[in-house]
Amino acid sequence: MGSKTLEKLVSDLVTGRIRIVDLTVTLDPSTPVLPLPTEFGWGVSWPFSVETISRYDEKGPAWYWNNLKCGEHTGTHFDAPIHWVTGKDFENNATDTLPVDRFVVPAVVIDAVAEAEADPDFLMSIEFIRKWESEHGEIAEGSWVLYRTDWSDKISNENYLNMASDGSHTPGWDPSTITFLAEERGVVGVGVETVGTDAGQASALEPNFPCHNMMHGANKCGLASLCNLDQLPPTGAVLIAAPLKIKDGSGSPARVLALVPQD
Ligand code: 23J
Ligand code: MN
Repeated sequence: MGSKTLEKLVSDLVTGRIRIVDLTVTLDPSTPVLPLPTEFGWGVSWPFSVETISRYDEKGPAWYWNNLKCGEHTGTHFDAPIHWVTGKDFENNATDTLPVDRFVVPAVVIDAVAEAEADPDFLMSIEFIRKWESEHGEIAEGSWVLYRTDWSDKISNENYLNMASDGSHTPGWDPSTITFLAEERGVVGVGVETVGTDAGQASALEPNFPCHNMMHGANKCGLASLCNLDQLPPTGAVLIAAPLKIKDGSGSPARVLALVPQD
């Protein structure tokens, strides 16, 4: 065999020179789901629920298993380009057809913890990204851009969705930032700690839901409800993030892992 790369990777994993960080929240019936307003007649995403088939009992004396129910966009999950109308006509744009090379790529982590703390409606600007790049280098083509807010700390309380009479207040992206990341940086997509990749107030932006509209409109992907981004370096991590292979699926819950060099 020519390359020793995988042998080196495995030995680095075994010796702890590379650590694996789980960026996934636990799925349970209390896992928050997107609170889209219902007054327009929009459909509702089912929360996660689980029903036990058997647990070493009369329904199955030696086996434990469950039936599950949830929307595709529940908990830590993957958004495929077909999720949005702007991405509907690309080839290989669904969970079963996306090229698998998108599922193992580098990640950069942009820290906006202080900004999100000061303003729950904070929208990340191009200037904010450029400042990050002046410290950490230009975002490499084919990377995930992960938006660190530490918002996942709130997952088990009402501050996660942060609902008010005018809807949810959670951080997101200025529309121009999405165009910049998609077109000037050629990212694979963006990942966030909030319930969806757009800001809580994104239905009022122009275009509405700009991250969904323009990321998927550029045939790119999303990751939502990530956690443990505080354990990642600004650059140098590699993400393993793959959706379930649902036929023509728009997304799915995913187990998202990061490989993180320790030196
Ligand atoms: C449908 C409509 C609006 C949004 C979303 C889904 C998501 O955030 C999602 O999970 O993809 S904002
Ligand atoms: Mn989604």
